[in-house]
Amino acid sequence: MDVLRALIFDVDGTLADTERDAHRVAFNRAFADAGLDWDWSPEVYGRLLAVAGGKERIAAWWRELGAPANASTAAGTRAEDFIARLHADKTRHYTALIDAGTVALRPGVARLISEARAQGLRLAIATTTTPANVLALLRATLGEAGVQAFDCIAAGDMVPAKKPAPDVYALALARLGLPARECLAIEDSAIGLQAARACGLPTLITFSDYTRDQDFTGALAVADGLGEPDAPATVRTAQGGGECVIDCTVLRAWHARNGATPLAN
Ligand code: XBP
Ligand code: MG
Repeated sequence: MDVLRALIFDVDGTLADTERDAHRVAFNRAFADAGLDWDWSPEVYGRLLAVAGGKERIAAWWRELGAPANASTAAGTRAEDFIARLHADKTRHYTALIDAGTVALRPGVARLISEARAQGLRLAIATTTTPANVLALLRATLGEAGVQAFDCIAAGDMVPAKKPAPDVYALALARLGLPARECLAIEDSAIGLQAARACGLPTLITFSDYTRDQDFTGALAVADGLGEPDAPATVRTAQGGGECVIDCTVLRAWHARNGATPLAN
């Protein structure tokens, strides 16, 4: 039986509910700065989350409005450069929102990170978001020790293809120097699950409001969060459902079942 040696965390939706009140707001502020009349409502943004990555999401929106991907703006700027500048401004707005303490970690995240470290598990991040955003979130919520807790941060454009492509998980595994079967991924979305599973990673889903109805076939377990002792998570595995606080003991037990019992949606 494989020993569990590392946890690999997704960021947006998993460590914290960043999408609606931070990423979305930051995109809209950047659009306003650029003089665009685009304004993504929470509902529109939920649909756009099917496209991972901020630059890719803006490009998809642009295409939806009818402009070809290689379009030029009225000022003659190439679309790619225009989007890159817009996205840099969005990152500035996002990190400012995070620095101001707008977003807290999801319940149980700080508990699990500290327990895992105390038990010698290694920690990594695998996310499509920009590296500066990850550092800002970890610093704002856990301080510098939170950044140091992670052996590696695989993020954003460090890889050629974003989730659901497996690239960012492959990078995290390479940096950890561990085989997938000795790790466990924690994700909130179907595209994140696909990326992790494509690398052979056993994966726990802690779904978020935006992802609760997605297809999580193949996950080790699906939960509404990690839970805390005074508010346990509601959990579903191939063995059945129930309530529990997801800690390292629970994760080790689920990890030991890897491969035996895939969960159907
Ligand atoms: C979720 C995402 C990210 C953010 C935007 O990432 O799709 O793209 O919404 O971040 P994950 P950027 O769940 O993998 O953490 O604008 O910095 O790309
Ligand atoms: Mg996510």
